Amino acid sequence: MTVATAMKVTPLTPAIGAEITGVDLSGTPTGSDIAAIHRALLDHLVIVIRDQKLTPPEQIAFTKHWGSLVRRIATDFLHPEYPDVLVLSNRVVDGKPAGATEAYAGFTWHADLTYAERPSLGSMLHALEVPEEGGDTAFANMYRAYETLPEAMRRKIDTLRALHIRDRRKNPRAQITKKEGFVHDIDKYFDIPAPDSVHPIVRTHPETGRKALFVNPRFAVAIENMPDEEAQPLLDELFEHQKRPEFTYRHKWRLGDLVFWDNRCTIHLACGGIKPPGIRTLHRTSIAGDVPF
Ligand SMILES: O=C(O)CCC(=O)C(=O)O
Repeated sequence: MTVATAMKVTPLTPAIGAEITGVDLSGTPTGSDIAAIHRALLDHLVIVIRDQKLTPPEQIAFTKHWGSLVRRIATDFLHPEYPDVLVLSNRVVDGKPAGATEAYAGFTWHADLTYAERPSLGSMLHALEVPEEGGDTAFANMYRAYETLPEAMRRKIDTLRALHIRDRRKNPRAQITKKEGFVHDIDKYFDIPAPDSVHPIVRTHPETGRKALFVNPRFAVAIENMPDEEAQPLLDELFEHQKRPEFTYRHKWRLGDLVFWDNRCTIHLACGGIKPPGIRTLHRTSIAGDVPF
């Protein structure tokens, strides 16, 4: 017997984002629910599935519908029992941070793992604790960013490739200004070596076939075969363009939200500004992706 689903998909802005209600992911979502969620992700790029209460194994099981999970290189803040889950939290326990915070994770616009040969397909954050004010996450549509560039610029960047690196210390656009009370040793994280990667500046989404701008100021630092005097102003122009408000959605977290974004055609930003004594705790899972083309 097939049971009619009550799932409802409602766009959040004209450019990006949709809210999904009427689905419970804690059990075993049906094949048609998964197909509808997948369709919504491809159509809206970021989906906000409301009112979930997922244990780490349930979030992992749901994430696996899209592929294998990728783990963070540094083991700090991985869930002690379920290392496929990264804990993001501004809670401090015995003087130590209980999770990665936006003081250093996510505060520069980025897509996940673009320094890797195979950047992440998509990632999910599930809200377990939310503050009254602050801690929003912003997303921007990189199809729109590409499509709204002047034609001459599109032609120019269509064949270019950019170098993406993980080490923030080598990226002047992604420097950390240490916040008061911030105790975590961030250098330790960047001392773990990771290979850099070169990716097309314009990538073709492997499922939709659409072209998306594929650079971000957190990881892209140079352009292949282009002197810096020319490359840096070009990157600056692209970085400025890609975060235009008309391409973006700013998510204010509600308890139980599961936000799932497509890293192949979006960038995102931790907006910060959690107002004390507000606590934000999110569980994050991320899916392995393909080599961009
Ligand atoms: O903390 C946030 O709001 C965003 C976190 C982030 O950038 C990420 O999970 O990749």
